[in-house]
Amino acid sequence: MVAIEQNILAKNDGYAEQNRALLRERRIFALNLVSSPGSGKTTLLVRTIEALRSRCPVTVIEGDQQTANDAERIRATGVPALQINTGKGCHLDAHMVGAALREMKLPQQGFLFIENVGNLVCPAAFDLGEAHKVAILSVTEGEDKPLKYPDMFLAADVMLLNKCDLLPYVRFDVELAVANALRVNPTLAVFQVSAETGQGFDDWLAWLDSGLAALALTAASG
Ligand SMILES: Nc1nc2c(ncn2[C@@H]2O[C@H](COP(=O)(O)OP(=O)(O)O)[C@@H](O)[C@H]2O)c(=O)[nH]1
Ligand SMILES: [Mg+2]
Repeated sequence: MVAIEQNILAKNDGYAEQNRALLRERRIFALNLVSSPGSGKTTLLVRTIEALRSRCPVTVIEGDQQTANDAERIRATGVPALQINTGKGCHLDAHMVGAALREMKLPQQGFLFIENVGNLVCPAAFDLGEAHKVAILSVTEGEDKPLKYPDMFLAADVMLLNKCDLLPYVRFDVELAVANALRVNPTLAVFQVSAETGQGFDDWLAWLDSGLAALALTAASG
């Protein structure tokens, strides 16, 4: 079992490096959005795209076991989205993303958002060639999820605590949730947001802009 897992992951990592090289060459800041189903990935993406698209090209890859619903929600904002259906698969892998990148017309500089299959376990192990994994936890899921699914919160560099507009109506201790996440990953950047109201988006968008700017600076310095 261990040997097989190592082989699969090593092969995946090879494809991920190819994706990363292509994205670096194109100066594309790529983010892999991971969470349980329903935490608000697509809603967050739609609002994020609406804020970004007038100043910078945005491209989206959507992963789900079935349907093209999320790609259609993204295309409705006016940006290109390619849907990958994983069938029985519980996560995207770097080979699938590489094929999608070849099929899409990638811009020179911009954002690529990859919405992974909703699942707090499997996507943690698979590097897709992204700059960062962004974990989304919503306030209806319980404060203990970072402790129960530590791999995901350790693999992520950012956590968006979503659905903060619902805090008056649910029993959820924000401080405890953030402390749990930081216990697993002390360097995690945390933003408290609502994809419904836009609360907290200024800080999230500023983080995205600084990531893109840093990438451009690195590329310019060779
Ligand atoms: N109240 C509230 N609902 C949200 C928020 N974000 C997403 N939702 C709702 O949560 C449900 C799942 O959202 P979706 O974006 O499809 O989640 P995904 O499965 O992670 O892509 C939908 O009914 C959304 O309207 C939020 O910030 N606040
Ligand atoms: Mg979705």
